[in-house]
Amino acid sequence: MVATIPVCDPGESPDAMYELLDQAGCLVVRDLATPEQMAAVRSELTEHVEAAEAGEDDPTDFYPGKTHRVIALPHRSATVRELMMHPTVDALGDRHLLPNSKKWQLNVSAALEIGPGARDQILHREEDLYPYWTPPRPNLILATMWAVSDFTADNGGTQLVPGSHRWPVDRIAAPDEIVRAEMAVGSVLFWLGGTLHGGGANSTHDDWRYGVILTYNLGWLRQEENQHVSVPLADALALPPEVRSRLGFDADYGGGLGFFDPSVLLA
Ligand SMILES: O=C(O)CCC(=O)C(=O)O
Repeated sequence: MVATIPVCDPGESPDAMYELLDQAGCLVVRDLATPEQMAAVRSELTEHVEAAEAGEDDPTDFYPGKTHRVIALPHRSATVRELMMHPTVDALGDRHLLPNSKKWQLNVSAALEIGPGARDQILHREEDLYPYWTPPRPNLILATMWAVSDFTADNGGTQLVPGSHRWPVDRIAAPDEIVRAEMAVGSVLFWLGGTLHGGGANSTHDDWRYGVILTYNLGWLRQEENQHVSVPLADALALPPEVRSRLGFDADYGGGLGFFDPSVLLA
């Protein structure tokens, strides 16, 4: 059977979307953001992406070369904060993560512009951050990749292994089980923390693939990207409470985790 990533329209019901996502471990939702929002992401991040060096490749490195990488996106882009709070992200995040935590939060943010000549990234699972369980693990992470440019099979479209969220840890993906996400600008790829995936090789001459990855984890887990450092506290305090909470600045994750004395903040 040829591996495929299910695709749906943005008007699909959240229950139907989650069913597709849960079955395949991945899902593309078309046109979830407008071209204007994607242009705004580009323009808000331009100086950082231009300053990021797309170094030469070291084949032993987890991260392929010839790629611009920029993190701390919610601090740097108001439009990324909109994507992070998108109602469809809310709906799928609640379905996947709330059974295991009172709240969930941003885990990592990165703009990833894959350049011509970049190689395939090694396939991995987002939940490998938490090696204390063996796959298949409980639901810990939901990942998203927003298409700021078109994604194609040739320009670095994310490699996915549909169904691999239910595989035993030692099963290796055969070539015909790996599929590359192809989607137009404004679409978003969702995948589960247990799904094998990786950045795609870019075999084009001049077509940079530009995506924004935002992943989310259970509120009681350590975040992969330290948001308490990535977002200066004064800026976090100026954000709406629900955005601050999504970033992980909470006084109560449930069970007493994360408490602090608010008077210290105001001192
Ligand atoms: O760039 C992509 O499509 C996936 C990136 C990824 O999985 C990673 O950076 O770990």
